[in-house]
Amino acid sequence: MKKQRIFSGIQPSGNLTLGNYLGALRNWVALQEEYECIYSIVDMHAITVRQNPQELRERSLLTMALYLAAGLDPQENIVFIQSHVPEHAQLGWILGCNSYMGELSRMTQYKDKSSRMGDSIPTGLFNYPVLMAADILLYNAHLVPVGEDQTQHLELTRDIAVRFNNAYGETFVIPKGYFNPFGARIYDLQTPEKIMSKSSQNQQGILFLLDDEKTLKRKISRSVTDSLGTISYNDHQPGVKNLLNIFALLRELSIEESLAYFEGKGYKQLKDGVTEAVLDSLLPLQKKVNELMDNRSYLEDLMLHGAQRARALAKVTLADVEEKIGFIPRRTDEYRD
Ligand code: ATP
Ligand code: LTN
Repeated sequence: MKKQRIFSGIQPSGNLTLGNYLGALRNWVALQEEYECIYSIVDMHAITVRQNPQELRERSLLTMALYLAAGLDPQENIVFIQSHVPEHAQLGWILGCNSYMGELSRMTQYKDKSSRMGDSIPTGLFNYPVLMAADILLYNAHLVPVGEDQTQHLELTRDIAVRFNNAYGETFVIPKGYFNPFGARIYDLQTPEKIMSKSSQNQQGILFLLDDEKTLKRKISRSVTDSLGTISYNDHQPGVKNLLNIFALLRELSIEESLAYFEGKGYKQLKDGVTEAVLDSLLPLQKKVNELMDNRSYLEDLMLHGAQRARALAKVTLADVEEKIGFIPRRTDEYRD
C-alpha cells in the first residue's frame, strides 16, 4: 500500500526551543517509517517578521543540522529549505487570489503578532497562512503534524483547498492535522501561562536546544513554581505542571509514573530531575549538531538534494493548478533554472 504523505515545517525565526523539539521535531522522527515525510525549514515564513540576514542564514543551516541530529533521515524523508523551491511562492500567489480578507483577518496568530506592530504591519504577515496552505497543498499532504496553535491555519488550508476543488475540479488532497497524541504544550519557565516560543523577548524562561549546560541548569533552577510546595498535576500549579510535562515527555513516562517518581519530594528535587532529563537529551543532540556544522559542504549537498526531490513533486502540482486556472503552459523550464 502507498504510504500517506506528511508535510510540516519550522520557521528559522529564532533558535529552536525545547517546545519545538517536544512539540514537533521529536514526533516527526517517530513518523518517518510509517509515512512519506516532507519536512521543510520555512525561511519564507520567517521573513514575515524582520530578520537579520546573516543570522537568518546561520539559523537556517543550524535548523537543518538540528533536524538531522534529532534523527530525521535525509534519504528516507525529504528535508529542504522552503525558498529553494520557488513553487511555494508561485502557488502562494494563486491561492492568495482564492482566499478572502475576512478569513485571514480572523487568524489569531496574525492578530497577536500584528497587535505589537503599530501601523507597520507587513502584508506578508497577513498572507502568512496562504503560504502555509501552499506548502501543504503543493505536496498533496494527507497529514500535517503541528501543535494545537496551528489548528486555525490548517482549517483555513482545508477551506482554500475545498474552494479551489469546487471551482476548478478535483485538484488538492484535503489535509488533516496530526496532533501529537501526548499533546503537551511546553510553557515558558518564567511565565508558565505563556507558551515557550523561540521569538519571545525574555529568554530566561526558554530552554534553547543549543543552550550550554550551565545556562540550561540555571534556567531550570530559577523556573517559577508556587508557594504550595506539593508536586501535583493541576492547572492551579502551572509551573509545576509544566515541569512535570517536560520530565514525562523526555523520560517517556506517563504523568502518573512521573508523579510516583517524585512522590514525597520537593520542588528542588523536581527541578533536579528535570535538569537531568534535559541534559541527557540535549547534550548528545548538541554534540551531533556541532559535528554537522563542522561539515557544511555535507549539509549543503543535502539541502540541494532535498530541494531537487521536493521540486520534482511541487512542479507537477503547480503545472496542474496553472493549467486549471488558464495559464498558458510553460513549454520548457528555461525561464526558471
Ligand atoms: P515563533 O515564536 O517564531 O512563532 P515558535 O517557537 O512558536 O516560533 P514555530 O516555528 O511557529 O515555533 O513552530 C514550529 C512547531 O513547533 C509547530 O508545530 C509548533 O506547534 C511547535 N511548537 C512551538 N512551540 C511549542 C511549544 N512551546 N510546545 C509545543 N509545541 C511547540
Ligand atoms: N506556521 C507553522 C510553520 C509552518 C508549517 C507549514 C507547519 C509553515 N508552513 C506547513 C506545517 C505545514 C508554525 O508556525 N508552526
